[in-house]
Amino acid sequence: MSTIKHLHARQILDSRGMPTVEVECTLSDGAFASAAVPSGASTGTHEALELRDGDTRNYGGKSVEKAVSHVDGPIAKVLQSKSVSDQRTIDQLLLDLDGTENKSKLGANAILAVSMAVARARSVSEKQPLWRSLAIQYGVDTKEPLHLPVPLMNVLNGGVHADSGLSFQEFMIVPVGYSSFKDALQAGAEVFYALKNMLKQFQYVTSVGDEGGFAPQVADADHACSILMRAIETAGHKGKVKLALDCAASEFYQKGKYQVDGKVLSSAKLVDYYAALLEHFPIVSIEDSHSEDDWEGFGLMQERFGSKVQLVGDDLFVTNTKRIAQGIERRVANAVLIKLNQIGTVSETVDAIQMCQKAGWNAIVSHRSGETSDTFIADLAVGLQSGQIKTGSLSRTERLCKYNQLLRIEEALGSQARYESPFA
Ligand code: 2PG
Ligand code: MG
Repeated sequence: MSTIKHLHARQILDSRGMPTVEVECTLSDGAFASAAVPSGASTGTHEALELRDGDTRNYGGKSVEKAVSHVDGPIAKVLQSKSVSDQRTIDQLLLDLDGTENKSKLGANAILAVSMAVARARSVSEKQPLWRSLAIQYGVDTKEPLHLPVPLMNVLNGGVHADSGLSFQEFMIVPVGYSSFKDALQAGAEVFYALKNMLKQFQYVTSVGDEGGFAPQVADADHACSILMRAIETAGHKGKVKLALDCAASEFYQKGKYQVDGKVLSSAKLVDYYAALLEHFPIVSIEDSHSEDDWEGFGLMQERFGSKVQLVGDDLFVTNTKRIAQGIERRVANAVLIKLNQIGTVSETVDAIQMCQKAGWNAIVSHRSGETSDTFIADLAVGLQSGQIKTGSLSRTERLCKYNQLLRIEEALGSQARYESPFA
């Protein structure tokens, strides 16, 4: 098996024009690959540390030259000539070199870019698609039928991702009534066109937010969901496209209260607010209904809706198996949003997915609001059989490139491919 010959990092810019880390990895057999890491805006306080230089003369303090130098310096030195046969061994070397709980020494951005680049270089060396290489690394049976992930498509943006004034960050459409990813993607796109026409008709702006969804100044969540339902119907997909929300509630939580759509609600009253929405709309999934440390609020949600709605923890769990294990024990949700850069290595991300799978929880592989053209998460979703992916709207290439990669994978899988709704 080949070994690491050369690692090199550089600073590139993400979809918001913010600096991020890209790493190139060359193996002894000549295999070459690169990977780039994304960056969040509604970042959970328990996430691994994204190392930024903080010198306001450079990119307003956002440059990542230190992280880059950590790859070219200490990380390259430790990984030099190491075999890439086992991703867990590589990731453990990175963890040991960093030695901190939250990757604050080297930076999770530096560590993750290396972890992903090595995984991809291995797949090149093996002459395998990345999804298959990942499946083999982590013990997923590639001879069985393989599921393409159901996409949660964020077509209306609010919260800290847009100036729409909407408290909830993401209003998503979920194409469930289709028998292939290709058809599901088409449905999503057609609803997106219908949505644009409708917004124009009602004289709303049709410019898009960070994840490519529209950002109209609509009154509240109820209104936003009504618009989506109309767009679904107009596009001819009634009944086959459902709704999902990412409330990102940490962002509208202040001093023990939730300031949502012009109301100030207690944790328990917020549950009632969701109940009303669930009554009126076919919402199949609610993410971060409560703030990142409001375990009681999440618990109330699970008690009341957990048997029929997917309840997802993002800021709550930060792809960290310690927090997920607690969540499973305390029954505060039934699904986890999975983001590579919240935890910082490929193997730890896989541990989070597999912990969910063992517990009978759903795992949704996710992008960040600041993205690059890297399509790693598409392969990860198939390779680890996550069943769902969240990667934005039907516009902006940094979002669509993930969907397009899934089209390629589905085509390559042929009759081995499956597409099924994870929702009852
Ligand atoms: C989220 C993500 C991605 P961000 O909250 O789920 O949609 O946003 O990357 O800004 O944390
Ligand atoms: Mg979220």
